[in-house]
Amino acid sequence: MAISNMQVQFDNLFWLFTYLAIAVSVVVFGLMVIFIIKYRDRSGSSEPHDAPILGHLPVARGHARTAILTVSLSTIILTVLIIGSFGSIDTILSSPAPCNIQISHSVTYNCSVLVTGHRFYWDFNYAGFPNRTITGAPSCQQAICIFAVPQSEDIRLNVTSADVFHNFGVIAFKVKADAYPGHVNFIWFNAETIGNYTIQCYELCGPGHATMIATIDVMPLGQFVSWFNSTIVQ
Ligand SMILES: [Cu+2]
Repeated sequence: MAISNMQVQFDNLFWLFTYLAIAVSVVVFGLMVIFIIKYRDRSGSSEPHDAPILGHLPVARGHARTAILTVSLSTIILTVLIIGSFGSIDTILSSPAPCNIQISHSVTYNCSVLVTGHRFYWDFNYAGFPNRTITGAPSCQQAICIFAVPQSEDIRLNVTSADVFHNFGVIAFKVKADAYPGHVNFIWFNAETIGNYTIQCYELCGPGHATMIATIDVMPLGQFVSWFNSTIVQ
């Protein structure tokens, strides 16, 4: 089952590369085995008339048809890979439209979050509520330590750092972004499966780097609205 749209994107690209690599390998190694058997040295066999001779320029060999076929096949394969790769890059870099979740009669939320790396924890600030900070901690299971997001919404993250270089990543979602001080990087995802997923720092940032872990909790929309009301709005 799909965990996030980016994970589906990543898996599709991975398998596109893998299947093409397998197809090319089968053809190359298959032909190699056939030619090794067909042209093996047998008793009574003689050198072909155009065999290379040490000290002499080799005679041109091959056929135009073979050259055109191999160049065309390579071009087709590379074109498929380039289109697949640029399609994924386009999805990753394009910013989705803000959502509009009705939290209460007077409060709406647009699915944007500011993520800030610190030595050695992550802070999360939901757009419109700068004074309410969620601080991720590996051992804390309280609502104020959990980075909650609604299921099946386009979540937009602005990632930065308060001190040194960090790297924010949710590997189950296949999303990562560098967190630099004084600079904001953008990533987004759409989480499709409810559950808890691990957030980790992927840039060695000091002695506490390995503990720079937090939890992202993907909730059904109704549960997210009540969590947001009780944890962020109040
Ligand atoms: Cu770090």
